[in-house]
Amino acid sequence: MPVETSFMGLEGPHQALESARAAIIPIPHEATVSWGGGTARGPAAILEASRYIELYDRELDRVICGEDGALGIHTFPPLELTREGSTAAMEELEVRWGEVLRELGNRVPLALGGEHAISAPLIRATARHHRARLEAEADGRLSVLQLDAHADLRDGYQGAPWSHASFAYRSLDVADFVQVGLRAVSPEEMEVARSRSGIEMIWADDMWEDDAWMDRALEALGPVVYLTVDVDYFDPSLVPSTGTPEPGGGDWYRTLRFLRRVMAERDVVGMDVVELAPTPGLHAPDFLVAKLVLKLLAYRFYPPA
Ligand SMILES: [Mn+2]
Repeated sequence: MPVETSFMGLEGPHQALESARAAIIPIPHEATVSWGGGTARGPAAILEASRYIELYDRELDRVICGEDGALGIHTFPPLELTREGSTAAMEELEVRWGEVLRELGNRVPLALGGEHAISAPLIRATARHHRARLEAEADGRLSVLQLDAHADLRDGYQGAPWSHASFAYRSLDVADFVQVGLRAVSPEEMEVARSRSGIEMIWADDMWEDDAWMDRALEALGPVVYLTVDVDYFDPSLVPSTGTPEPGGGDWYRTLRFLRRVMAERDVVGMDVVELAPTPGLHAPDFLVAKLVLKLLAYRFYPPA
C-alpha cells in the first residue's frame, strides 16, 4: 500500500533527511497473524491520522515539528519485504535494517508495523550496530522495553519460528527485556522467563494501585534501550483495532507518565510501534497511535526537566 503522506504531513525542510533528527520507517509486513489480520494497513492509517494532529504540544509548551528550529522528522517510503515466507522476510529485514541504521547515522529510527515479528530483526540489527558501545557500557546487552499484553516468548508459533508471538524469544541472545502491561502468557513462556536472567515481567494488574512498577521497570533497564510498543498493550476500550485484544490494558496518561521518565532517564536508540489493524469507520485508535508516536519523539528530543 503506497504511503502518500509523511508523518504529521511535514513538507520541505521540516521532513528533509539531511536536517532530520528522527526518521519514520513504515514496515507494512504481515505474515503470521493469529486471528484478525490487517496490520499491513497500520502504517498508512497512522500516517494519515497524524496529518490532523496539532503540532503544538501543550504539556511541553512547544511546537514539536513543522516549523523552523523544531524537530525535523523524515518519513521513508514503506519498506517492502520478500513474500517468500516469514523466515526469509525476517532475515532480509535484519540485513536491510543494518543498512538503514548506517544511512541514518545519529538520527533515531521509529518503525511503524506491521506485525510484531518485525521487532526481532530490528532488535538484532540494532544490537549489532551499537555493539562497541554496548560492550563498553552494558555487558554487550541491548535493553528492550516492551509494552505489550503478551510476552511473545514462544519458541516459534503455528510452525513459524519468526512469528509475532516469538519476537522476544528470537532476540534473547542479544537483548534483555523489561515487559510492561503483560496479561496473557502461556506456561511455556513463564518457564522461559523463570529459567533465564534478564527478563523482567510487569503485570498489568500491578499497574493500578501506584507507580512503584515504574521504578521497578527503570531499575531493570540498561543504559541503552530499544522501545517496542505493541498497541495491544493499551486497553481494548482505547485500541480495539488489533489482532489479539486483551482486557485490562494500559491507559493514556499513566503510560505517558512512564514513557516521559524512560526518555529522560535512558538513551533510547530505536523504537517501533506495531500491531495496529485499522478498523474501517473507527478512527480513534489510529489517532491514538499517531499521537503516541508524536509523544515518543517529543519526549525523546525534548525531555522535560
Ligand atoms: Mn501483543
